[in-house]
Amino acid sequence: MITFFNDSHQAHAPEFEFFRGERVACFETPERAEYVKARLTERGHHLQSAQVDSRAVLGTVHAPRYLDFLEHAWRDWLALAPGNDRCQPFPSIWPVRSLRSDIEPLNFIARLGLYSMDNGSPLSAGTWQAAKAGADAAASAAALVAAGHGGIRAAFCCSRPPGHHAGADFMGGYCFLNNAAAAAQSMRDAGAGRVAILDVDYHHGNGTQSIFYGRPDVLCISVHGDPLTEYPFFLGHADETGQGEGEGFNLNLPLPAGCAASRWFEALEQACQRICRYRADALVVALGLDTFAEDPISKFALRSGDFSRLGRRLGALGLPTVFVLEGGYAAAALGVNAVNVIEGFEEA
Ligand code: OKP
Ligand code: ZN
Repeated sequence: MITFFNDSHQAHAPEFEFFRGERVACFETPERAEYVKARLTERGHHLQSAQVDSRAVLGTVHAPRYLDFLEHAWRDWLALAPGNDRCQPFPSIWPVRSLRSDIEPLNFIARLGLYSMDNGSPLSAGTWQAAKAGADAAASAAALVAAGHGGIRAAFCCSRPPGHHAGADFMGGYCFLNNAAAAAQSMRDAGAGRVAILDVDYHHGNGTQSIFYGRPDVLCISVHGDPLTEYPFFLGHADETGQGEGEGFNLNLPLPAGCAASRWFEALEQACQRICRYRADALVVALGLDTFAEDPISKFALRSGDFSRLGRRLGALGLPTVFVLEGGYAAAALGVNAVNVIEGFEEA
């Protein structure tokens, strides 16, 4: 297992987000990745940094005008008013049904709304640099694993911010660049005919689903809290099966908030069987660890030992695999839980 880590994740460090109308400290913090790094090191994993520039693959999974906006967003925000370096921008208007999204306004907050699905994705100085480094790791991991040189079977990208809520042209849910999509597309580009993405984060991976919804060459599967009650609310239902050429290549397995771990593993089994039947050549795992029982914003019931079981089941698929870190907000437990997945995978 090759493991990727880059210190530039620390450059993404917004101070607060909104929760029930109040400003609260961000859940998605730099210490999350540092806990994972510490545990990886303790368990003898050697951390490497990305060698591949993801710009080309990002240009295929994201819209160019969104990438332009994101790359320069902090500069544009600073240019708006003196003192903005100590403030965080948030959108306050969105182009919902009947409003136009084809013309980008000049106003910064309006542009931020155009490219956001919620007000829950705070920006800071260094957001682009951190997100880009995460995408570089995903592209690097995919290139290494797809080539399979030296018997490399799998890679884990310890990166933040996460990516699975980010769509082709929007940020959302702490996510800016879709690392899982970048990894899957990179594996396609490296010759894998069929790639499966399995998203095990507590929250539905709406961005990843939407990017590949019309495509049969990337199978998207997500096991998550039912969007009737859980974020992202507006996507992730069982009747979303793909469209056009992609019909039958999207599988959502929503589960009720509060359900037992045994129920979660039944859904995982269904997902794994679909991946086998698809005859996937490669696998990308959107590894959210917020299914943990102690997670502060989620309602599943996995314990640390269950992450070893998850890893073993994924390892038994026998596929070249790239893991990208998504959510997980019980920060101090993330190291053990992430490494349990990796070591379970290696055991299988
Ligand atoms: C991102 B990932 C708490 C509200 C929750 C949205 C959750 C985003 C989860 N202030 N905000 O899928 O773990
Ligand atoms: Zn999540």
